[in-house]
Amino acid sequence: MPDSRADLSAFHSPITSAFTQGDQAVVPLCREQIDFFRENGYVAGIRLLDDEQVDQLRAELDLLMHLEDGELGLFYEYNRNESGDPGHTLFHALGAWRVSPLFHDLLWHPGLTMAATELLDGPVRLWHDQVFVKPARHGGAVIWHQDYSYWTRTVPVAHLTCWIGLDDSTVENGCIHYVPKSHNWDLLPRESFTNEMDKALDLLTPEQLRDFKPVPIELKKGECSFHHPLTLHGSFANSSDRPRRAAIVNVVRDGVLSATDEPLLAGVPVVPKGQPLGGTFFPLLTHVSEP
Ligand SMILES: O=C(O)CCC(=O)C(=O)O
Ligand SMILES: [Fe+2]
Repeated sequence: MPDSRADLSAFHSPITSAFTQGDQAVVPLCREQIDFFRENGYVAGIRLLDDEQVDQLRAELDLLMHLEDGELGLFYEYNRNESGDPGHTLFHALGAWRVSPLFHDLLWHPGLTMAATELLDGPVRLWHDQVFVKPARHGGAVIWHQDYSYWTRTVPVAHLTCWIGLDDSTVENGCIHYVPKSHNWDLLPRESFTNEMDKALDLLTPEQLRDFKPVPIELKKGECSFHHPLTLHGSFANSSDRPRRAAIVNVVRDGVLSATDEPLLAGVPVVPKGQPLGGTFFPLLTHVSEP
């Protein structure tokens, strides 16, 4: 772990070789995967990390989860339990890339940036990162939501989420579930965090309820899925005896604008309304070769 005063957001390229070596494949998505994403609003089962890289990220995540209150200044959000229920724990933090060399370098993982660039049809920038941890036996749920309901301060809708498993995720330990084709729905209102998964279903129209057929996305550790910012998704509590940890990278297509004169994330300078995301906190991730 680097000096807690070092802010890794100053570095706009990898600072270790953790994800540029190893036996993870860096292959473009195939036409079928891209077509599946366009039709269903997600694509899953893409291997990004080998076992050693997963182990390294797990070890670093463990350190991040045990920081003292005085060491959290660089995080945009840091919530030891976001489940809204003291009986269930959902650790959730945004901004690990500024603190941890490995979570920093994960953003530039060549397989991730290549796939994101294909799915968004253009160069991508960091919006923010996230980590979600559901501990064994009492891990909390993530209620049904569309990511863009948290992101309306950026326009237009040209965002993408990459969800990377740091454990095998299964129905038993609370894997993510996607509602196929829900990326074609309008933006739904957003529910506050709770451990009652189905609360958010009150927001659906009768027609949406008819089409609400969530699919569990079981992934091996080191595999990822991508989802559209309007795809409805959520994950149930973890009462199994295995944790369910995930690293998430949220990106935007280069050119996405700020829609507010407030800071887009806690503690970052204002990107004035109408200006594109850029600068220190929103680095370009796609490698664009010099002309
Ligand atoms: O990890 C989870 O269960 C939820 C993750 C999520 O909502 C997301 O990646 O957008
Ligand atoms: Fe989400």
